[in-house]
Amino acid sequence: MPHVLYNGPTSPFGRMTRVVGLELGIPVEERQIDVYTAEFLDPLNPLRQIPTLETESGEVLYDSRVICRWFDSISDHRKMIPTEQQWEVERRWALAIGVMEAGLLRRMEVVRPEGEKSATQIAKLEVRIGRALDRLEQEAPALRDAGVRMDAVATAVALEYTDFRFTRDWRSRCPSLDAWLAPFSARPSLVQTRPH
Ligand SMILES: N[C@@H](CCC(=O)N[C@@H](CS)C(=O)NCC(=O)O)C(=O)O
Repeated sequence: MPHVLYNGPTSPFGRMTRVVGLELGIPVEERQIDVYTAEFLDPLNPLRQIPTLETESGEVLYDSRVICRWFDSISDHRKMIPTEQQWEVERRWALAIGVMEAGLLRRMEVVRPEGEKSATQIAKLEVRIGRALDRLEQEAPALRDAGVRMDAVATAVALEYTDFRFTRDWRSRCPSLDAWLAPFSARPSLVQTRPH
């Protein structure tokens, strides 16, 4: 039995794990679920969140960062998280995940019923995303040199999630990031997993 990845159609965290699996050539069977009604997931992941992975040997892993690390550890292809520059890669990976988290929180706030949503909270999250993208813009040269490394994959997924759920307007303010993303996002692993 291959690894089974419980995922959803638009989760940036799930997408990140799928891209890593594809890039490393790890056979993964993806099962798309509605996480909000997926009671069967509770014994596997008490947080009832996606992505959740059931490995070939029946071990269960979450969250997305752990799944990416695990794929990298079993891969005989190449290392997404090299020991060289490890902490720079980890820090930039965390920054990209922060953009995904802020984008998800913003989305959850935006779809709340009128009267329940907080404009202050939405503005705070938008400012956070803007600050993070400004930093990633400064770091575009490092992303260009990274190749298919964990921080680059996470940044690409975070930027496309920003496009998908918030705005494409960051492109004029972050031209180097935009120039880096254009060819990177044409990779089959990203094309195949893009949310519609
Ligand atoms: N820290 C987790 C976050 C995962 C997460 O927030 N997943 C969302 C979907 S994008 C989810 O499962 N939401 C359902 C819920 O929290 O009830 C990870 O990196 O995997």
